[in-house]
Amino acid sequence: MIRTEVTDDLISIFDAARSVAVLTGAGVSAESGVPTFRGGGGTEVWTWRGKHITELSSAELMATDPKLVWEWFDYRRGMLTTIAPNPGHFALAQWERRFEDFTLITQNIDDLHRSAGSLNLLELHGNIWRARCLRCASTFEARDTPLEQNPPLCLVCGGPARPDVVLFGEMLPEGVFERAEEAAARADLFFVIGTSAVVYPAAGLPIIARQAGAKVIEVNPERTDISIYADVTLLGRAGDILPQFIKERG
Ligand code: BJW
Repeated sequence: MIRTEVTDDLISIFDAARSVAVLTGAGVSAESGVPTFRGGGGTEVWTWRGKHITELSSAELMATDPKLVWEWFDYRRGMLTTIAPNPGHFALAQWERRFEDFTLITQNIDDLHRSAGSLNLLELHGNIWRARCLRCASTFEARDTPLEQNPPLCLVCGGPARPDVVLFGEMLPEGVFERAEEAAARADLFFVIGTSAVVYPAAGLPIIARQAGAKVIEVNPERTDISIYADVTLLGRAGDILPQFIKERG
């Protein structure tokens, strides 16, 4: 079913839910000015030195040219220092306070959900402000941009570090996807917001939720590969649609 605004029946489903899980993607940050990976909804797409994301954010490039990977992430970190959460991020932080069980699962590494106040957050693809030591595997916050040194050195053992993010062809951090699967399976309402839903295993979560009996609501300006699994696709921008679920009701 396609809708373009939040109707009373959707508000009733939202109000009656006890366990809610939400999967977000790049589209939720688009209204803050963060480019997306594959476009859609009239968004700008990340490009850097003429290369595409699949080349730049790949395990292969990390193995052959880690300095270049850091330069790509340093460029993005610089851009993020000028960017703030938008009404979509803030609405999700408010949603969390309304439900006894609420899990926000994000594919985004930009930290904007946390900046907006979300607490129960699962970051499937890591965080751009964290580094991970290639020698001892310690993770630590690394916020300097431009980088003081490339690669940054581990605060524990002095070894070279890499961005603590999940590149194409890499495994997700241990335990995080399992927790996301559990949240999807116990949800009675599952939202899938601002993602093209082509990258796995994240794109499998709405299907898990649906198979376990949840209602699935998609929010995106365009239909996606996951729309056929959604009970409702709300066609629109996250920053316009998400606050409608919690606006004052007369
Ligand atoms: C708006 C909006 C507005 C715009 N409001 N919405 C099964 C089948 C086939 C392949 C695979 C498979 N399982 C695994 C794979 C391989 C691969 C994969 O999925 N490939 C597919 C592309 C085919 N997966 C992996 O490699 C994963 N690892 C893994 O599975 O490990 C096991 C394994 C290892 C080795 C071999 C095989 C298996 C890891 C995936 C990691 C993804 N990493 C990236 C980069 C992170 C770091 C970085 O940022 O650089 O994560 S890729 C990139 O895509 C990024 C994103 O999180 C991710 C998803 O993108 P997202 O968020 O959906 O963004 P877009 O741009 O695609 O969509 C934006 C949407 O927003 C659009 O729909 C717009 O319409 C919408 N929109 N404005 C609301 N205002």
